Amino acid sequence: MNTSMAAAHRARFLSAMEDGVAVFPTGPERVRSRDTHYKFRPDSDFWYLTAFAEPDAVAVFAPHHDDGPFVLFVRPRDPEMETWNGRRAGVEGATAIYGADTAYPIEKLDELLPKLLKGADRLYYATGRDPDLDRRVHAWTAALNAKSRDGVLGPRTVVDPATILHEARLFKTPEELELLRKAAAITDEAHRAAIEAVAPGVIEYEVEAVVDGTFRRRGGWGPGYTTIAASGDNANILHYVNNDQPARDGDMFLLDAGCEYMGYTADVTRTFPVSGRYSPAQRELYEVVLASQVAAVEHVRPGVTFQSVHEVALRKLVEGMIGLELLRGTVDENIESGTFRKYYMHKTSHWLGIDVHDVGCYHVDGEGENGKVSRALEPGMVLTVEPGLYVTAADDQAPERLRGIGIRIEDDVLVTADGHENLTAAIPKTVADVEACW
Ligand SMILES: [Mn+2]
Repeated sequence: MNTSMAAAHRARFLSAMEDGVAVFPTGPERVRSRDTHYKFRPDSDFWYLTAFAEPDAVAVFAPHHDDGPFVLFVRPRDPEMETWNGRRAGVEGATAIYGADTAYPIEKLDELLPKLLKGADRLYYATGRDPDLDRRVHAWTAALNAKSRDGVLGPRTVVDPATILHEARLFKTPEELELLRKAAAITDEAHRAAIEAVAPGVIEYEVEAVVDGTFRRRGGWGPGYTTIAASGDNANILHYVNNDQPARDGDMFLLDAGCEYMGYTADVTRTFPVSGRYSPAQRELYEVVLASQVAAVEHVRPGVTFQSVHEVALRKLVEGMIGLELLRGTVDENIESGTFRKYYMHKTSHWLGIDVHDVGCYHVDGEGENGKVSRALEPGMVLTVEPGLYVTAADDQAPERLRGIGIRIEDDVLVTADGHENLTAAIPKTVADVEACW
């Protein structure tokens, strides 16, 4: 994100919100322990609309107000605080650099917000994320509406800004795609470095360090989610993040890691052999997941539903599981009864963008369950495609040769006008390409 991208995002949001006022907070610094803090990462909606990366700020969109449309409340300049904790843009920078029409110190929020809300018929604000701010928003609107006999009116309706904003975030602009491509390129480099680093005896965290180090070295913010570096049976724990066991000769290594670049994250999984060669059993299982993943990626195009991507992947996986004697019966029987969930318990895709599990509705109104149907894909959407198969070491029902193998293969796929573009296609994926890395 940069300031000109954020300006375009704001213009789009402002034209969609019409009248009304919108309030978007970013987060505060969070205590890690005692007097240390987690590294700050801005709220995604706030970041999308402002490109402002400091904590303790609130963006207000008030198109009807003299201060508006874009008002930014920020931490004021403070030479002593800045000496200790870093530079601040201050109210001067909020207007000069970040394009606010008006800026105020964050301390003025309670005093000035009622003025900005006055006369607006509706308030766009996401409740339930910050109880303290929820309470203050309620107090501001209640105070205004208490003066209704004097002709003063505050917003009577609170609208979740997601209805507008998350729809916008779902469709990536060419500038946003540039950032996702950059995140993908760094992620490619990191996954190759991981293959280079892995060997029998190497501890999972050493691979994690190579990956996360590559992200930072190349200018990324770091991993967009905690890197999963799982060897052997650990790959069967879907969100394994302990990353503290040695990789063993003959095991596979599942790496689920994506670089966050300027706020946009990749999300990529590869599963490669610790010693450079897939064993026959590993290869059998791997080819099933790969065939499923490739079929599902190939299926992505405008007009097909989000759910159908999962269905394509699942059908291929179940066919493979029957072939491997993990399941018995027909493909349809197993899909109908859900027996596959023992080995494939998650869904195949999610939206991707500023958040790894990005915003945007997966269902739209239609003649389905609860009046909803799976949404059709459209150009500009980005989704992951990530089938897997997980056979735990403890599974005494599974053929012995397959036990202790967990595989997931994940790419990031852009829906284009005439099909799709796999943004992470360069990262080695076929058995031949992966083995050629050694
Ligand atoms: Mn994912």
